[in-house]
Amino acid sequence: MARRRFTVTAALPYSNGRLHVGHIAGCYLPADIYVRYLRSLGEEVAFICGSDDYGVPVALTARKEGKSPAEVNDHYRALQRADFEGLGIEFDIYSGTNSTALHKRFSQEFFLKVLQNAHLEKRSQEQLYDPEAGMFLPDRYVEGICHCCGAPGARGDQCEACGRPIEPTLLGDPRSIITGARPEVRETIHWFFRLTDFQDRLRQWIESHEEWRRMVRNFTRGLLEAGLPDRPVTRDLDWGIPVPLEDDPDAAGKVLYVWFDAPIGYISFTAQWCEQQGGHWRDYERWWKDPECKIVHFIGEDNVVFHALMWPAMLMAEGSFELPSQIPANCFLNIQFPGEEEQKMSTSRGTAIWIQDYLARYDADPLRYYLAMIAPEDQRTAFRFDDLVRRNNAELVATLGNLVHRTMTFAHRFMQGLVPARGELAEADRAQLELVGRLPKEVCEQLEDYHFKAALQAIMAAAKETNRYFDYRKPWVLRKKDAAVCATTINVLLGTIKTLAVVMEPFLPFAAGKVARMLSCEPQELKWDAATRPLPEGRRLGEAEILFVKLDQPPEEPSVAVE
Ligand code: B3M
Ligand code: ZN
Repeated sequence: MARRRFTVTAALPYSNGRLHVGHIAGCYLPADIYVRYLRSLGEEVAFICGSDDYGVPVALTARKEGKSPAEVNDHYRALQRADFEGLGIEFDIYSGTNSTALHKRFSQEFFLKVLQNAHLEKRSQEQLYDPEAGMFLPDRYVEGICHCCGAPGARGDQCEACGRPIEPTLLGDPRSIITGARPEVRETIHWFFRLTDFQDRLRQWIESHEEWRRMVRNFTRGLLEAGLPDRPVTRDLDWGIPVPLEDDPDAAGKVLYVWFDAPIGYISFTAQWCEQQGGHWRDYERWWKDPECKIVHFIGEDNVVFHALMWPAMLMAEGSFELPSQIPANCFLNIQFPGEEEQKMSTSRGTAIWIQDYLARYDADPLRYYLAMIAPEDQRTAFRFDDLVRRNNAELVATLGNLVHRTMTFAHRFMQGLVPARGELAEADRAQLELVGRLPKEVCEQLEDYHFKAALQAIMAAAKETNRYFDYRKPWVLRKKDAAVCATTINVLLGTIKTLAVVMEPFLPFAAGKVARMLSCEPQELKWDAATRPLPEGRRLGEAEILFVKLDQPPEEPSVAVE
């Protein structure tokens, strides 16, 4: 089969804060699992991410921390990079919208092309203005009561409670974030993106994607039914990409809306990566303008409206790019502390577990495992640290780790540290080989459908069954009774462990690496296609290593930072 080609992106985090477990569960971990799986299959993949450096969120943090926005970008981008690296989330490039000249150019050219195609329109608009601060209050500079659902504290760009986009002038009891003042309404000029032009095409396009997750389809359908309003894509701000119309006095002091330039970052970062590889930046076209290449955007629940409506409409308006073929979005991950109700993870309330704090004390794999097992794939779920500890101990340590450990130590003690010969197979051996022989296909089917949790469950079920086979065969008894049958059993067990290493690698890359060393496997033996190929008899095994360590139940909440 010809190699398939994929452009895989994960939402660009604002470079104005550290990452917590909710971010990772939302899109970065599933994206990394998917990419590792594709690479193991031998597909061609570009895995693209970077920070979202412009817009009000960064400007507000800069104001709060008394730094320049660019300093804030650099500071948090470096921390985010370290978090991803520590978790084994391996992008091909982790750039930033303010860290490459290509991005500015791509964004400005995109804007001009959409303008040329008559999908942008200059209009005068009423906007909230803070008379004390002497500035307009776009997006998160203002908060009030949501005009869609009535929730208080809705920010001027999007309501956190209902996820819908906000029209700031419709907010109830609006307040300036800067001064607390009640804003006035003033006229200003902006470029409006004519989303209405794409209402029908978007509807058809979304209807043609029955395979998308229910949450994505239902949410976008709801918004389409209500009718999409035209939206301004420029802002009266000094932090952003300048509107590229030097001859138009109305464009002075205006920048592109952060949600206009951010998704273009996926493309500009790809171009930057092509250049870094020694190619030409223009090679990005292979990843963005070729219908043979599938574009997959991993995102969290709050980004659905932008990725499934705004961005595709922008791409339609620009006209030369392919549309995404999948937008796997996870729901929010809540958090639950002992004796408390489940609640939203929130940076401002300090109810989050920071990756930096986690990694200072624990290994990455248990967190990857737990987040994949409780993945909020079609509904919100809750993170509980005591549950992570329990599952680590009962599943990773007692099931998977134990299987590998007892097989390896047996092979070292009684098989001279070599892969023993596979003799005649009894029924139990055959059943075990069939079980593990089916596994790669089963996992593959789930992963092709973006069912990460189900894939990992299948792997763990197989590990559990294999422990049963071990117990049933009793190699410690066989050893004295029938050496050949004992050898066959250990051969089957080692082969099983190799298959498990291949299929678990996308989820547990650090543990899979250890197993590979223990089995003295070359990288090509660990490709998906080679998953069930038996290990060569007589191969010398590596040292037995501990895969997972038992964790203690925390006496109190661990690593909860209160900002
Ligand atoms: N930075 C929103 C967020 O971090 C935004 C995502 C951009 S993806 C192009 O939730
Ligand atoms: Zn709302």
